[in-house]
Amino acid sequence: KKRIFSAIQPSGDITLGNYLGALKNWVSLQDSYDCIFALADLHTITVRQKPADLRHHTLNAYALLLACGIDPKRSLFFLQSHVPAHSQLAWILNCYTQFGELQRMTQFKDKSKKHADNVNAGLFTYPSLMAADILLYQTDFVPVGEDQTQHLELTRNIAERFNNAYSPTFTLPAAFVGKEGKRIMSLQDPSHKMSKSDENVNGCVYVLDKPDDIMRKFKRAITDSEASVHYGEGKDGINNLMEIYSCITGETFDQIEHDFSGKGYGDFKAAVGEAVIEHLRPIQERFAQYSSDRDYMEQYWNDGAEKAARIANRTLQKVMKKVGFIPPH
Ligand code: AQP
Repeated sequence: KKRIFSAIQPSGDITLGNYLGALKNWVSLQDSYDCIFALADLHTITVRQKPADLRHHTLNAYALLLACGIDPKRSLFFLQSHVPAHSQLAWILNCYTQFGELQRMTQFKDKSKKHADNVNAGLFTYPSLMAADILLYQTDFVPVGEDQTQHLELTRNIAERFNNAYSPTFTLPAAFVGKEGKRIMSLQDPSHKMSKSDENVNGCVYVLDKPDDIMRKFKRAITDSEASVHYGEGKDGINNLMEIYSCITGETFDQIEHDFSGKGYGDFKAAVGEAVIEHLRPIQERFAQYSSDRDYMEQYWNDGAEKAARIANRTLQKVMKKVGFIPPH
């Protein structure tokens, strides 16, 4: 089986964008791939986190991923900070990554504008930690959203550079483009993606939102003045709602246009809201069970970290030996 690695940052409450763009696909990948999933908690502190919030978001994300169907009996599922090899390899890879390469990363440019008061070195070297995450596991495929393709390209360059300088060490990972995973946009500003850290919570549907809140957010979603449900240019709001509806129900855009022809936006928004609420209901019920059972989660993340460390340390040892470090024993 080919190996897949993917991670999500517990940097806030998980959104419908995270779910439709990533988590829902991860669940189905488990059938055909050897999957490794991590909560990238180390990555979150590139932006200042309140300790209590980080703990809360991490615990919630772990329970939520289980509730979505990540199965720790079939897949490795752990917290990045529980496996020290990630930080260790990241340091080494930093020394094989050029300043200029990191400077060109558009996410760094965006985030350093957004967090101008805290442009820390970690924000800058974020891509070398992400490269370590992926390369430690000799990953074949990485499911990535559009915004991560540049980081994956850099990961491949770093891996190739190291392999050429010494001898083949890292598998070169390829982007995995799933059938879904289009970007879900903010309901209040459909030119921006729906984001965990968005301050406008009305633009964001969270997977754990109460049904009433979900419906209210969809009813208030920004649309256009045309009042006709079809996909088209200048209709970012409706396009986004159609995308969400299509991901949830499996209907094509043609079917949706047909079903809602002659109906107003009010009807369509309510239908999208209802579909999302019903889809999330069983996930929310399972979340309630998992999140109240810390022992259950602990058992799985300990087991996950142990197994992950075994794989990761094999790669790390190889790397350290090639670089010229003397093993301790
Ligand atoms: N709006 C989105 N539509 C589709 N996919 C999305 N992803 C994120 N937002 C959308 C996908 O979710 C996965 C997890 O991403 P991450 O936690 O590493 O961080 P991110 O991409 O930066 O997500 P956020 O929600 O925007 O978090 P913050 O606000 O903390 O930066 C990825 O696979 C991503 O593509």
